[in-house]
Amino acid sequence: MSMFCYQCQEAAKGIACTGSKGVCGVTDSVIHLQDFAIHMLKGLAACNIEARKLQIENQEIDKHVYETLFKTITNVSFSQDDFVQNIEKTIRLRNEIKKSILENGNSIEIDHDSIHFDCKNEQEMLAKAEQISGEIDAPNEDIRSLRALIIYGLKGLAAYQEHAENLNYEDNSLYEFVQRALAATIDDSLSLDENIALVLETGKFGVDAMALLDKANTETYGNPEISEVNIGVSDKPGILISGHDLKDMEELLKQTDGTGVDVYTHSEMLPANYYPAFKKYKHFVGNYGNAWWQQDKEFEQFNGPILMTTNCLVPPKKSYIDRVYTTGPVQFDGLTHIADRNNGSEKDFSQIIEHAKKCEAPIEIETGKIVGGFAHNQVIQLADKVVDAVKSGDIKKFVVMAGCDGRQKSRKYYTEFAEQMPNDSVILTAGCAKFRYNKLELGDIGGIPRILDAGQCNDSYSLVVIALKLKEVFGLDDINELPIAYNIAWYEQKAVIVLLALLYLGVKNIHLGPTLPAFLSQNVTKVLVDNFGIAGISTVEKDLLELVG
Ligand code: SF4
Ligand code: SF3
Repeated sequence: MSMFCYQCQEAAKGIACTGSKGVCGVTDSVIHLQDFAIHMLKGLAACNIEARKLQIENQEIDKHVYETLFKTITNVSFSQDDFVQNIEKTIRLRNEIKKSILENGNSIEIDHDSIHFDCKNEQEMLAKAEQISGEIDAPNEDIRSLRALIIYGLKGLAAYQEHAENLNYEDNSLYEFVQRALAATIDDSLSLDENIALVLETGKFGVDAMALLDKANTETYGNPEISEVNIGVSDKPGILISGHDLKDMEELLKQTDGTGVDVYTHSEMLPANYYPAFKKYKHFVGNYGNAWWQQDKEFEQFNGPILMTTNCLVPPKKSYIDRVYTTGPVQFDGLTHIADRNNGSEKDFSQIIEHAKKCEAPIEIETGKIVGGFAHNQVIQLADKVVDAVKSGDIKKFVVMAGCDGRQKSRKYYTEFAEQMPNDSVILTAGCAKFRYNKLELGDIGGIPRILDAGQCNDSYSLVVIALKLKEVFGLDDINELPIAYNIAWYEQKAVIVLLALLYLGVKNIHLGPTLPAFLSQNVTKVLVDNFGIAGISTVEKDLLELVG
């Protein structure tokens, strides 16, 4: 069966990647294995739900479920071996939990291939995976589309859950929900309305996961502070760290301290520069480069080793492939993978540090500074100033431009939109979407910069906290009465959970671009348009008129 994938915004022709390779560079055999990993995970989740009813708890399953979901996010794992081992583990865990259920004289209600399939060897697994289509099984197009929204939302949620868990923050209700929702995607008895309700419930748990991660990050590393981030370089060799995992950031900074090796962030790790616990390190020089998709040029020029802690990895070019290291959920056959923490010990980054010592300092590609760190705690401290500026009319509109960046040329829309916004409007941003405009000179309004960067994509939660605070201060009943418009850019599945979280919170009239997800059926799109006012983007001029006035 040909591969079929439409989970990200860059799906070929806006429909789906088919053939032997996706636009992201993933191969058809890995896509088949990713789809099969999710297929089998549904059966494991369904069995574990039965087990929970019998008070049989299995934390290994809880962890395995979110780790698997995370791996299948776009640009995380490109490794066939990784998915083969993952599926073997799913089958082992499922067989163990099935045995515990049946031994107690109980039965498993749901009947699905993923509850029965077993294989004797890798060949059998690969043969079976080939038969799994990326088009999610469903009784009709609309249920298929809703199941896609749920599964892709769960992937984003699982990523945030894993980051929180790395900092020892857990919430059992998240484990329970993720497994219940996964099992629901093989339950054909659920109606269209029940599936829609589950989509919104996924958004609710998305809010919970982002709140948990916000708590984990801020209690562990302090509240992000308004900070000037250096975008130039030092004359020492450096390590470039990318992705979203702050625990990896912490351990890398500790282990490089005093070694003569500097540390720089790339793409979604930029907001690490805003945390007090990281800013204190003198060898933490700043941020190098831009959003993930520019890595092929920027990694080449960096000269030193690069550590990818999560998405987005682009298949590395030969010129720098020997300098790229992966860790956590990221895997790419042929790259060195830094092993997970073991029994509370730190990850061992010594190999990367020794590698860096033999490298030249990075080539300077930019100079100057950018400003960020406008997460909820800082903005709420400025609340009086912000409220005064709104009341006096100095600020007429905020536009939330959070989300992802991507390669497509059409994304220059976001740069032009930011450039052409009137001088009395302010951008609220989070995620790597910001790299389309965070180096523009847009000035400030009475000392409030016109671009307020809250942090990573998960820090979209911060933007919601800010909106809720403003709603309270202005004494409004509805979040939609605020002078805030939403013009969100998406690429991968973390943006899907951010979108579902906003919908759950009742945010209306979100513009989503540069294109609407290919996995939305016509009817599901209509539900989103009719109930939430979701729209795609149009031209900069038209959208400015509509969103900013
Ligand atoms: Fe295509 Fe996106 Fe799937 Fe990669 S993740 S194969 S680019 S749809
Ligand atoms: Fe970016 Fe990949 Fe989505 Fe966390 S790093 S936002 S695309």
